[in-house]
Amino acid sequence: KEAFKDKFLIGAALNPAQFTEQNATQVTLIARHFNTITPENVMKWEKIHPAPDQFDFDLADRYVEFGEKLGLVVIGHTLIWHSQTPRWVFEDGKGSPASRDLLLARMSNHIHTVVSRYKGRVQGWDVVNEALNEDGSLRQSPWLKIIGEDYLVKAFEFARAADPKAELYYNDFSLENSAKRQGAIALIKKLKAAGVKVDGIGTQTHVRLQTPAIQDVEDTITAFGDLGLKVMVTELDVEMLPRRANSGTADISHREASSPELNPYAAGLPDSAQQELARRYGEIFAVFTKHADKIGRVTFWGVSDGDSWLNDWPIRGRTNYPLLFDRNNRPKPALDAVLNAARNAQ
Ligand code: 9MR
Repeated sequence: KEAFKDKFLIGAALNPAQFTEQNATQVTLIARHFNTITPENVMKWEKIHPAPDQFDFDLADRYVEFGEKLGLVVIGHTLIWHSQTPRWVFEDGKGSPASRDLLLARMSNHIHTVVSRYKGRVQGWDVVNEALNEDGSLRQSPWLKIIGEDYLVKAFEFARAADPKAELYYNDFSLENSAKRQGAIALIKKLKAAGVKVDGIGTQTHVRLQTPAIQDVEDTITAFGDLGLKVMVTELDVEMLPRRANSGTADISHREASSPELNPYAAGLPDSAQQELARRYGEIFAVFTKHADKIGRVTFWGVSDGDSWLNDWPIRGRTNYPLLFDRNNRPKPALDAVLNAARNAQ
């Protein structure tokens, strides 16, 4: 955070062991290196609003209090998503799909309740998450099917009304894929035409060692910057392990069966791979620093390798190495590469 203090915020997604301070080593690491945080899971609908008349704010409150205690910029993730949303949300209580009016009323109630509770304390919200398909069309989610295309307009309107000063973002993965990026640009333009102000784009940036091409990472930042949006890199990590099908997706519904050759670094990361990771992080941060005028924040999806969702996706129980700190919370060569990118940009 010091190295990039004139450029953008540096963040991490946190889990409960971190923000409830059970993991003291990681609390020290978070305080030292990061100035913004995102809740990895505790603000998702199924956690914070598990039943129609039941909100469960315990962990979300602890998350926000932790951020305030350390003086961090606190981000909310996420209000409207097709995933991690209980079935009842989309049903009428009698086994049939909810009507448009019922679902809109639920959406309004959810957004107002959650956003109002943290008004002035959560500085920015991922309002809608992952609404697009890879070809740039709108995902056929229950939100779209039941409400129609204006569900996005409504979600942003409700969030704006609940906290007029919070920054509001549209968040998605694989925006480096040009077809999907064009879809996101079209979506932002439509929202604008409908009178909705979107403050920023959340480009998740779940990448691999070789793909996407660094030029596509750069084009993504400039495309959204040119639209007048703040670019937030919201979920950065670098996948180190092979996959059966190179689908290039971060879609959580995608799963693959396990096998030993797909877990090659269970005993440790060889130096050559460690250097490859450092090289990749170096080129990524060279692009980020070049376009620092467009970027508000760069958030890693986790603190240390052991915490990462990539140990369990798309294959469970693997040993992955996607972040800057190892399983013992020690800095990796990739951290030096990131710091070098900051120095080279001076
Ligand atoms: O890292 C998160 C993992 O712990 C959860 O099981 C999963 C499903 O809720 O979500 C992961 O985070 C996702 C994020 O919320 C949205 N973009 C993709 C992330 C990785 O799947």
